[in-house]
Amino acid sequence: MNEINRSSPVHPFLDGKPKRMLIDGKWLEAASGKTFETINPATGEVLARVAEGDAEDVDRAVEAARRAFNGPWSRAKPFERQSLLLKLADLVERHFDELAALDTLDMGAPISRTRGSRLRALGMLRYYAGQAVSIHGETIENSLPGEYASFTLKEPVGVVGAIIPWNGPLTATIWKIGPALATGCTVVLKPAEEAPLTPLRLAELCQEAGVPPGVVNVVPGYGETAGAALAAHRGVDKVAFTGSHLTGQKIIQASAGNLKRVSLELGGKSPDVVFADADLDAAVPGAGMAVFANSGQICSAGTRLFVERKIYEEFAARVAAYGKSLRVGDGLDPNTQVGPLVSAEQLDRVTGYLAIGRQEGARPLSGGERLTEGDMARGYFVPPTVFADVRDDMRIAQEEIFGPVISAIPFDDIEEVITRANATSFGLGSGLWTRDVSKAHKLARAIRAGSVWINCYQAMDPAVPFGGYKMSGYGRESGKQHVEEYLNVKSVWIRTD
Ligand code: TXE
Repeated sequence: MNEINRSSPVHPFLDGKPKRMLIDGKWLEAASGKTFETINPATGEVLARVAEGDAEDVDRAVEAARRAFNGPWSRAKPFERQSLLLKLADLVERHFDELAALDTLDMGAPISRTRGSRLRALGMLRYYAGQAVSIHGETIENSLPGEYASFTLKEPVGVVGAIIPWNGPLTATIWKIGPALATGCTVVLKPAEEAPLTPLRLAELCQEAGVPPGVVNVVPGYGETAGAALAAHRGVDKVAFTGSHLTGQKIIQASAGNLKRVSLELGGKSPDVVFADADLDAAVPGAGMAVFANSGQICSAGTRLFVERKIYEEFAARVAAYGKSLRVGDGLDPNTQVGPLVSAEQLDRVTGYLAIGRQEGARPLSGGERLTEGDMARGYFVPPTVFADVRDDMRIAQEEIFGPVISAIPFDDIEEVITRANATSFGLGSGLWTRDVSKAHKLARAIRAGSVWINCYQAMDPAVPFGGYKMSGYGRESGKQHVEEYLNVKSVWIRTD
């Protein structure tokens, strides 16, 4: 076991003590007594040891969540749930810089990015607070002979198992806890093993806000143990999962035992289409940051960059130059624009794809190799990479890399690019850059993906739904649809004659 490195930057949450899990309002060690290490990916140093939950801890947490669901929480009025969410939002606002720094330390994203998520994180909590008082059924006219009144009630689905990834721990946690608190569900959250710290700190703030014991439980641990136990647990009514499509498939299988409800936000291989008539000065950084932001570790990254042939060479070269201009480094440095990858495993995966790209005959215009100069050697750094001469059938054009790697592909006309953009098993994000409103409308309808960004990329708002088509999953997060995912519809009939 490595010693916790004292040269790690000071953070109030990193006090050298092992981090415990939150079950039923108490901070507990794992039943097994085991812990695991969480690493700063910029330096390879151990930040903290964390309680390693497994099936036994998941059992305890689900029991607590069930008790809380059956208790006074189920009778909490909408205004009470709203007020809790607003208090939590105020606490997150007060501690925002601390939470952002914890995300940066634990998963590497630049501090400018994690601090920049302030509006989104607070907006989400306050949006769900609004939704808490906006839940309503319908009265429905029926045609039965005799006198019947019919109406619907919206009720919380119950105990939610939330399994989240590491690529944005703060917002991912809020994305699961927010709708649960808005609707009156209870939650057992399993953070990613790569980045468990922010979810644990947020759980402390939930307690401080007055969230009752058992309503929010956090069980850190590995996917194959804690995650699998949660997905299979018969006491869980719904699983809300964000992660890879392969794990998503396992979640569906595991959920079959009690046919629990499942929502899945999975990976992608999103197309970003640049027409020659676009504002190229905007499209170059736009298409670049559609992939280089968060080192490409974004599920909707626009990794298949289709460029109209007459501007292909020039545009690909400009995006490569833009990538080279970005500052790669430790996320804590305020000047860093591209941080490290999250883990040694992710580094292997991404550098593996860089090798595959070269073997397949793609031409690197920038990046292409891990950075190992000086202090970089300690962390998991890959520079912004643009591959030209990519064909649709190459693995780097088909598979999610989850690194800062663009596959630039030429196209000739609109019908052709629609067909090729859709020739993927995924359908999460998509982008297009044009000044021609007809082309924009045509593509917005033709692309089979949950989001289409026109002359922008990755715009997100708590009120606008986000989610996948095809193997990018189902269910929507954000927007009214998100709250519906946490509600059951009950029909009530009253004979009145
Ligand atoms: O994902 P996993 P990993 C993609 C991306 C990345 C790849 C692998 O391509 O390179 O997935 O990343 C938990 N039962 N995305 O391995 O395995 C796990 O502990 C229940 C896209 O991190 O999907 C973690 O909490 N849970 C993505 C969560 O699932 C299990 C974000 C995600 O891990 C489990 C992350 C199991 N059998 C990766 N196995 C996105 N959509 O944003 C693992 N987990």
